[in-house]
Amino acid sequence: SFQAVLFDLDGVITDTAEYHFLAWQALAQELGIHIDRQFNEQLKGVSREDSLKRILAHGHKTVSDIEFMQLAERKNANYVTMIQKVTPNDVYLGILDLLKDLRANGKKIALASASKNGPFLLQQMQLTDYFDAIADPAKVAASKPAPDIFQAAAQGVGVDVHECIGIEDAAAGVAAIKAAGALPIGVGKAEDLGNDIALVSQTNQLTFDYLNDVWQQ
Ligand code: B16
Ligand code: MG
Repeated sequence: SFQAVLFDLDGVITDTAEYHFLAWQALAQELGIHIDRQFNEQLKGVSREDSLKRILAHGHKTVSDIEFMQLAERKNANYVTMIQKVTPNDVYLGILDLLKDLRANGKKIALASASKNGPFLLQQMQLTDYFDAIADPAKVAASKPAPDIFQAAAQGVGVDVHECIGIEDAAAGVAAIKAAGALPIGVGKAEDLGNDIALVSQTNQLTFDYLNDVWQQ
């Protein structure tokens, strides 16, 4: 059976994907660029810098290196303000039970989030103690869809990545899990994540039994 589960954070453990969207939308609006939820699908799981590059390209805008840095910082400051109000009540349905069941069954748990705010968010949700490792996105060479963060997460818990399940809500993240050689489970729609992987529409479907079923298929 699988030995570890590598969790994405934003959009899998809690609804911070929505805060990322709101913070990017506010920044884009200042720049006179319109982004909608459809466009936002391309930003999910993508690093802060790469997200800003895509937004600027979408709006046919170029900025100086200094302005680029300032814009990325401004988005993050706004996002960090938003996530101060995240509490244990914001953990998606079924996730806490899954973490408990994984631990009870001796499975390792790792975070494979692209977010530099991941450790803070786990604290806000009082989930830090469930995690055996948190891969550091600042230390990986390439961000999702590259496999690096999932490889680092597997390494962090000392498990061969082929013995791991990865859970993602973003197309870039699913591609990263596949490239790493772990087994993907998607949270979302086939039109966004593809129809070639196991998909759930709600996180409460992510039970320990379900993970075992997917692994045995
Ligand atoms: P930060 P995940 C990703 O987290 C988000 O999906 C993405 O929208 C965000 O740009 C990225 O983290 C970087 O986050 O600006 O907080 O470092 O989905 O990989 O958990
Ligand atoms: Mg995500």
